Parts: sequence; C-alpha cells; structure tokens
Amino acid sequence: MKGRVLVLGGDGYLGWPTAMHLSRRGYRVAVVDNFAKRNWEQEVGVEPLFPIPTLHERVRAWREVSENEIELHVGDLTDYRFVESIFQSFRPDAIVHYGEQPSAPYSMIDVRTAGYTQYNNVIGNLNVLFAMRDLAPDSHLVKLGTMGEYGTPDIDIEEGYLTVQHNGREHTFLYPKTPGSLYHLSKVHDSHNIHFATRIWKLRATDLNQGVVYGVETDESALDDRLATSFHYDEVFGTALNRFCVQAVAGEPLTVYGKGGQTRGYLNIRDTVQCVELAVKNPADAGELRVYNQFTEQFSVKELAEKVRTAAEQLGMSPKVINAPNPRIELEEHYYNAKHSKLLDLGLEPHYLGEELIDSMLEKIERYKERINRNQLVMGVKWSPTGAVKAPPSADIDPPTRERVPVAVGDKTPA
Ligand code: USQ
Repeated sequence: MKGRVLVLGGDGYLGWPTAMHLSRRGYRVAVVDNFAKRNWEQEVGVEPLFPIPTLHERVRAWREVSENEIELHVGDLTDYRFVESIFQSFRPDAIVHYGEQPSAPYSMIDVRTAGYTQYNNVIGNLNVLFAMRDLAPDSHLVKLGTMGEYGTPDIDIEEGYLTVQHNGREHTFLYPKTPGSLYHLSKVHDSHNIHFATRIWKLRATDLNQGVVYGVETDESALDDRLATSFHYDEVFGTALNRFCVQAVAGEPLTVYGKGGQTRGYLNIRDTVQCVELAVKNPADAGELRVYNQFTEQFSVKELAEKVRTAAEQLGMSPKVINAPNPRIELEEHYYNAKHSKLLDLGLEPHYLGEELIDSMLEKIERYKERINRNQLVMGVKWSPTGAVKAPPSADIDPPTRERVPVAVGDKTPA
C-alpha cells in the first residue's frame, strides 16, 4: 500500500476519475462528497451527458471491475465536526481537494450563488487546513486551484511566485491575482489561506493551478459504463472544448464568445489524474507551499473551435463557428504566456490535443447524441445585468441562434 489518500469531491468530473486512478495504482483511497453538484444540476436544470449512477453504485462497480476498494464518506466540508471525524477515522497521508463549487457562471448568477460559492469553497478549505493542523500535521494537501486565479495580466505568468524589486530591495510574493469571476476569486482566497497555513503552522501543501480540462474519459472510466465521469456541456458547468464537441455533434453552432482571442491553458482529463498522482508522490516539505501551473498547451477559444470544426468535418459533420455575444466581462484579445514546466520536470507525459483525440471525443459523444438537451447549450447567465457586456463590432457577429433561457435559482421565478 502506497499511502492513504482522501479525495474530497469524489463524485465530480475530476474527483471520481482521480479516485479510481489512485486506487488502481495501489493507494488506499477514500472519497468524500455531499452530492452538492447533483443539487446544483437540478437547481439550474441540467444533466451530465452520460448517465451517472449514484456514488455508492460507482464504488460497488469499481470493486467488481478492479477488485479494489474505495471507501465512501458522505458529508459537508463546511461542517467542521464532519471533517474532523473523517480525519480521525481515515488518517490521511494526502488530501486531494476537489470539493468545491467549480463553475464561474454559477458564481455569477446572483448574490446567493456568489455568496454560496465563496462560503462553500473558502470555509470548506479552511476546515481542511484546521483538521490538518490538529489531526494530521504531517499530511500533504494537494489542492485544486485554477489558472484563472492569475487572470490575464500583460506580463508572463510565473509558476506561483513573483520576485519584485522595489526601491533597491527584493521580495518574493505569491504571484498577484486578477481573477475574472467570483468563483475564481474563491480559489484566490483559498490560496492565500493555504499559504498562511504553511507559513504559520508549517503544513505541507501543493496548489495545482489547473487550466481548462477537456475529455470524456480516462483509462479507468473507460473500463465500464457505470464508471463514466460526470461530463457537462451546458453553459453553466460545461467548459469550452467539451461544449464545442457537443455543439458539433448536435448540429448547433460552436459559440465562440466575442472576438475569441481569450487564451487559456488546457489539458486532457487523463493528464489531470497523472498530475495529481505526481503531486501526491512528491510531497511538499513542512512549511512549504508548492505551486504548479497544471496545463499542457494554451489556445484561444477561436483556435479551439476551429480545431473542433476541422475534426468534425472529417467525420462528415458540418458545424458552424459563430462569434456569439459574450455573456462574460473579460479581455477578448490579450497577451498570454504562462510558465508550466514543473509538472513536466516531475515526469508528466502530456496527451496533446490532436485531431485523433477530438475524433475520439466526438465519437463517444455521438453514441449519447439522443441525450443532448439543446436548451442547456445557451442559458443566459451574464456577468453584468446592466448591459455592460458589450457585443463586439456587429460586422463579425452572428446573432444568437436561440433565445436564451434565463436561469432561475433558489426561490426566484424566471424573469
Ligand atoms: N467560452 C466561449 N464559448 C463557450 C464557453 C466558453 O468562448 O461556449 C470562453 C469563455 O468566455 C472563456 C474561455 O472560453 O474565455 C474558458 O471558459 P470555460 O467555460 O471553458 O472555463 P472557465 O469558466 O474559465 O472555468 C473552467 C472550469 C473551472 C476551472 C477553469 C480553469 O469550470 O473550474 O477553474 O476552467 S481556467 O479557465 O484556467 O481558470
């Protein structure tokens, strides 16, 4: 047995594949989840593309398929008593923390979803830090942060830290953050709290600033349909490339927001599980916060959509790429150069985004085409209700192809 790893958020798009990956490689794994994601799905009215059995059923299926056990704990990370009880019973060597609200659009719906996102993410993470301090001071936190914490500054993005010379003196700070949503901002708060905990309590932590993840499966999820991961294509939980592939299969336009020069780091879901394993294998020292920029390639959304268009055309589809009005407030043309060498130095072997890979995504999505709900593709979450979201010059803009369905949450009725 290599060690005991607690995977927080083990029911999610990345948490479940990570749990299986580590379990198959000889780690003793326990997953924790409160099924909040399944509630948010119901709240905004969306469903993952592939049918996802309950986590209890997935754990049973994993035992049957792999002959490995994954322990399951159900509870809420914002409840300290619960977190304490898991640390006492499981005694983790490493904690892989995915257990947060992961959607930028969800955090921007209204004050309730924004407040929920920040409370849920920041307090859950803080509870984990306290449990480590008091119950597992030698354990290693592997925390999923995001490249979006940095935003799109007009200088190179370093891997975690920036050395500043000022008035003849020099100091190294956590790299300054200018995130573009209240979700991304929640992860900035987490990073600062983790930095504090490593400095003051001498905890060990690695912050994985992950780019946008794409992909439909990992080696483990492909073993059996019951082990499928929770793949979203809707406007709230779906991410760029995954959405473009589903749009192509559905015969809907690929929605590049605005001018499409928004550039981000991207990685395959198979590389996410590889990176997390590398981080677990190489724990930070006591008092150290390691920061890795976890992505393998950078693309603009326009480039991504064109890649999907080309691959889809080869398969006989005829997708159209449109410049849809941007519901977000973000730079649509900007400098972007983010360093990302530390995980490669540890041995990461990237799966780059080639046509073959997009083909395999399109083919798998095609098998589930009947489950695609077109109403989920454009849902009308805006960064500002006041019309501050400006459409780019009309000449290169196609009108949205379908009316946006306003998202209603909590006790609000649709506008
Ligand atoms: N975009 C489009 N068309 C679409 C959807 C998105 O042009 O149909 C654009 C967005 O405007 C944005 C870029 O694509 O400029 C990326 O958006 P996204 O929805 O793929 O990803 P994002 O909201 O940034 O968040 C996702 C995950 C989040 C993770 C983050 C990594 O949901 O959990 O932290 O990717 S990163 O983007 O590096 O911050």
